[in-house]
Amino acid sequence: MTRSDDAPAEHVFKLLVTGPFAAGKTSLIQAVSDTPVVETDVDTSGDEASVKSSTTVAMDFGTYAIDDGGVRLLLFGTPGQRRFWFMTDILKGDVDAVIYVIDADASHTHTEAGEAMRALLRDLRVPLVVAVNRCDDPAMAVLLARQLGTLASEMAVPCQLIHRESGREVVVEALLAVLDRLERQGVDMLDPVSRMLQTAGAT
Ligand SMILES: Nc1nc2c(ncn2[C@@H]2O[C@H](COP(=O)(O)OP(=O)(O)OP(=O)(O)O)[C@@H](O)[C@H]2O)c(=O)[nH]1
Ligand SMILES: [Mg+2]
Repeated sequence: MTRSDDAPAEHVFKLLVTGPFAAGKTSLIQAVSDTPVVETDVDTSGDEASVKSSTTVAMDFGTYAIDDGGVRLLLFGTPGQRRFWFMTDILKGDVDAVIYVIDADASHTHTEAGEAMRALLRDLRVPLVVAVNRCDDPAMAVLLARQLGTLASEMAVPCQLIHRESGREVVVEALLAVLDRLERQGVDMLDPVSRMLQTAGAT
């Protein structure tokens, strides 16, 4: 059955895309969003201007539809610069899962990222997927995620977030983690899950 374009999604999930400065959060949302991305990048100020000329100061917002629109993901991206971290507190309400983006090559950011990530998860208690950007090696992605403090049950996805297909793998993993949790809570999501997996397998 094909859904009409204006049919409301059966299931809407909110994903928080967060992580250190310049990790690739905005890139992920730009890569996967089906709708024009709302961005708030302005010229970077301070020492970090030498790393990247623009930075997110409030939020990114994009969407991603799966299962012919039956499942709709709302992607909220946070700023990475410390002085804008208060935005994470504003954006994190009612999230269904966290995508924590790190840059595999930026090892100087990993200790602080791990502390921030675990504090966020202690607070939110939702599924986590770690997107290990600029990384092609699954074993390395798992190793870096474990160093950040992930649990064995939490997924680490190696990715190149400037590419849509790579970003798509990350958001599908996040959705699977949400659905797995709902299933364990006894929420009947089996139909959307199986349809979604068929869609994912077909592309
Ligand atoms: N080569 C390569 N560059 C990437 C990749 N992902 C992101 N970039 C680049 O890395 C830079 C940082 O990406 P952003 O998406 O702006 O990072 P961010 O996490 O949103 O940064 P802030 O909002 O400033 O914290 C950009 O210049 C991207 O084009 C990737 O997979 N490969
Ligand atoms: Mg950004």
